Amino acid sequence: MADHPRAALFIVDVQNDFCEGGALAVPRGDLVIPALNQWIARARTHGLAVYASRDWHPLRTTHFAPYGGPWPVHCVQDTPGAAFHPDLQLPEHAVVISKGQDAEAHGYSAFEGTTPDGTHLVTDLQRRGITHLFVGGLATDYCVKNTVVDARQHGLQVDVIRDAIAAVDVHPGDAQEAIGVMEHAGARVASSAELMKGPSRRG
Ligand code: VGL
Repeated sequence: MADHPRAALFIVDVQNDFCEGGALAVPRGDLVIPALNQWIARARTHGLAVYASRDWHPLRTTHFAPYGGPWPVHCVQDTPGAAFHPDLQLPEHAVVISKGQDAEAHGYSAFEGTTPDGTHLVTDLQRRGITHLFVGGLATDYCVKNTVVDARQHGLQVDVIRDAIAAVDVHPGDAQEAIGVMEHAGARVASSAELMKGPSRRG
């Protein structure tokens, strides 16, 4: 990571509702937390920015099954389910990106989200000169995938931390397909061990 001075760690939706016991628990979702905490510690050592996105839905949204959507009610604004998982050691200066507030949009991608002062994610990244993201979090086949594809569309270099993501896998194979989509978009998907070794082979 020392080779990526304009990189940031980007943690997608590690919220109670996506973890064990939550309203939309991602199988093995909690297992991403120790790996992410290691990345947070490394980000601190190397002085990298840390972003954390969160699903931040209104109570009524077409994203939810009672209003015609595909998902159980989850991550409703200001509820315990929407809070970041307590084991995630987010630094105080982490930039929180809220998304999904629109009652008629899914808000899967963090690039649909904003900082607490309403700045769009891409604008905030540009202001800080960040050109490279290390991405982990939940869930591989929805918010991670959409965030990564949008990051590539905005021209960012993206490394996806394979051991720091977990999938909903509504249909078996969704996780693998999502990894293919991210790679096809130009992201590198690799383990923490590989990524911490140094710069990508992609050059
Ligand atoms: C997500 C399903 C529904 C996610 C959000 O964070 O990946 N998945 N809403």
